[in-house]
Amino acid sequence: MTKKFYVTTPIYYVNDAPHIGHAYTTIAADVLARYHRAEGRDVHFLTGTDEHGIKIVKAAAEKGISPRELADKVVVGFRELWDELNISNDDFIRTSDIRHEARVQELIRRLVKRDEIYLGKYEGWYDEGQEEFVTESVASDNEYKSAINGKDLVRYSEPSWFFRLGKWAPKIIEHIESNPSFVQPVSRRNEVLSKLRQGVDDLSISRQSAKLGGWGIPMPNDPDHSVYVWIDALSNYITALGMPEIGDEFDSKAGKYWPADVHLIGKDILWFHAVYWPCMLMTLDIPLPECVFAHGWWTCEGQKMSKSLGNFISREVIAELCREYSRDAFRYFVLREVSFGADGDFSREAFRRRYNTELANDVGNLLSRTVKMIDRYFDGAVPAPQQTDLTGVEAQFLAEPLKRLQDESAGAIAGCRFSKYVGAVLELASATNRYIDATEPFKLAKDSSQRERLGTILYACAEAVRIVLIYLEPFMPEKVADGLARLGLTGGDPEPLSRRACFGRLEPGTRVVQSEPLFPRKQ
Ligand code: ME8
Repeated sequence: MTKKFYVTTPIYYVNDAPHIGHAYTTIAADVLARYHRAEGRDVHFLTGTDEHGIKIVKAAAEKGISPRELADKVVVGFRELWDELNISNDDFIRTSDIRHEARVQELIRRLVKRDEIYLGKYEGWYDEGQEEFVTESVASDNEYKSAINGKDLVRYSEPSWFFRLGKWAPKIIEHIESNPSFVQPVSRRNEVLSKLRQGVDDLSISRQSAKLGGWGIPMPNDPDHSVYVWIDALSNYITALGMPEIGDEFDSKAGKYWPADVHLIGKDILWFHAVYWPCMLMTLDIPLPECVFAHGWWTCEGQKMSKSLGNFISREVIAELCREYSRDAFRYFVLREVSFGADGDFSREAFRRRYNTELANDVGNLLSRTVKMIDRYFDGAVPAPQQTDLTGVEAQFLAEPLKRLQDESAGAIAGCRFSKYVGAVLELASATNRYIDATEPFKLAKDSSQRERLGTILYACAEAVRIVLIYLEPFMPEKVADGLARLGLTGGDPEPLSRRACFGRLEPGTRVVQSEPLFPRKQ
């Protein structure tokens, strides 16, 4: 049976336009989706928008429009950006979709039935930017301001429905402890565990509907209350799959892809995903996701990105960078520049440098010189090697980086170590460039007695660059298709990526095509 792979991004708030933070997670999810599809798995890739909550209500009021109008407008920007970045999501969920609202209500009904929620009173602080309840001690440590955006916390005092979260805390601690890959990276896992060990209060899961101007999902047991936006939002990961079944057309998908293989998120929203979400699932006897991976945050040219500084890498800036360098280069850069999980800085100079050294020089130049030599010395037809497996000098240069790539790439992808994966690909490209420099095929070409040897060398180069391109395909689908076409490979090979990337599959006689540089150098 084909293995499934289910990957999700956070669903993004529609209070504001998309930026690099959103693009980053979504590109990472896209690379995972494309990699697993290329390996022959049945992939489901979900993204979407988070449209309820006080933050959206206030943003809409400031603009003098209704929350729905705001959501309908902003969602277009997200969808367009995903098109611009060649994102291959299989579904796009909006929390205002009827399919979602109806299922969230059903989930709440089930919590009521199991006596997992009760009516109480919430008295305390709220971070409206993060849509997060903040304890007195954290609030006072941060001088009653948001730890994320520095805005004043708001005092709430109102009746609210509570979820018995405290009771589930020992169970989630046990789950995190006994499943080391459940929360990643490990530093964040430790943070979550130590916070959990300090004790967890029950969670307020409703807001008074009137305070939200009626914008939200009504609690089915008490329509004067709306479902807390995070309970509403987290549920998207199952509601989009038709879970729970409620008798509509989406039921048919129910459970096919659940549990998620990975929820990709940013570090600021880990607590919700590592604690609230799994506790809610445990309560409902629904299996937990395999992994929640929290990536770091970008700064821009050494400074925190903020609206007041106006230095957000916005959709417009992303579009401009894609025009200048290609969208594939942008996708590549964000995952290559920073180890996934760590914070990183976006700088135009770093982008230009990495583009020139890694894409233009290491990969692009290797392809150009290989194609050029095959064109010149063998009339454009890939020569037959003396042997198709790697031996002698070929093995000396290429066998080790190739083996490392084959052995380590799947693990790197499984651990979201994108930069390391790319590093291993570049090692093979560099080794091949060194191999050309050492074997000097351009000199051998002058000696007709060396023709077979020349053929063997150029075959090895063509194979190495083909393998380099294949491994880069999930990151740069268009550039790789273009690059492979220059090696005469246009038809889609149905074999899984790891099999296509075995040395010796390239048919001698395949006709290469000379063309402009794949990654033109940038000044
Ligand atoms: O949090 N660098 O939505 P959101 C990297 N709706 N990532 C960044 C970033 C930066 N500078 N700034 C923000 C929400 N992000 C909720 C999610 S999921 C059930 C609900 C990331 O639009 C941030 O870490 O505010 C988060 O993962 C994502 O952008 C979406 O943020």
